[in-house]
Amino acid sequence: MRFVDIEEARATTGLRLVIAGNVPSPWSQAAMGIFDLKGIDYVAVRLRPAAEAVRVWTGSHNAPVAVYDAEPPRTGWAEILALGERLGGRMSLTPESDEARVQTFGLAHEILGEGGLGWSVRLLLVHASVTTDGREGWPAPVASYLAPKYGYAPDRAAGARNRAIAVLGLLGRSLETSQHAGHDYFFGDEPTALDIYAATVTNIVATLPPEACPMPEPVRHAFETLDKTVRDAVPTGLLRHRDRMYEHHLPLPMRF
Ligand SMILES: N[C@@H](CCC(=O)N[C@@H](CS)C(=O)NCC(=O)O)C(=O)O
Repeated sequence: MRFVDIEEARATTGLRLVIAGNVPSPWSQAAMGIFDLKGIDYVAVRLRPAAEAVRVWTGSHNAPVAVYDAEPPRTGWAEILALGERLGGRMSLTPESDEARVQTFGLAHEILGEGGLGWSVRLLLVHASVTTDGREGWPAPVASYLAPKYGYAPDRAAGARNRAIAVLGLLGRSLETSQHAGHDYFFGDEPTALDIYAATVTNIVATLPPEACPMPEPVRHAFETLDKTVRDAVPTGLLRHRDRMYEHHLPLPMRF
């Protein structure tokens, strides 16, 4: 993988990923992780400062966007995973059993879907900023940009907090069930896409140290001042799972 500018990305074929820059956004990090684990090469473009050109090129207002050859751009996590599975690479990231596959997509939706864990954390980081004049959560200008775009209202904070805590608990219980059956990952002895989603989202609630996750100081400060009840709700098993994923499968230091 290498970073290129948008002109170079547009002029080439193969796999191009537009990703969120300067922040370990779980959607973008997971999209990269899918192709990294598969060993499929790609070039990456940071959404900023190219956002307007990205919109013209892909029709998308945010990241990630996966563009493969002349095919329509894919922006949703499930479509990006489907593209990865079609391209193949060195491993499949979708479980073979029907039950496990249904569970994978259900849990992935809890993590990355609208209103899911990642979404709720984003709202809480906006809320922290708005209620402290930017001292906690996102810096004030980032919060004012994200608030209308992703549906922030002060009375949505309590729901986002409950939802984030509930999904963290759900992920912890699912991992425990698998670990009781003797497995290291959600569905056996090899990671699937769900393991990537869980690790990348856990990293925004409990961030890896700067050597592993070298983000700008204001971004680290935002994650470290996330609602404490949410930070305290990360099950130990989920932290250990995050560490295992980054130690054995996902590239470090993270790139964004
Ligand atoms: N469409 C994505 C969701 C992507 C998403 O929420 N992206 C945010 C993550 S930080 C983003 O790009 N924010 C920056 C912006 O909106 O400018 C999916 O369903 O997988």
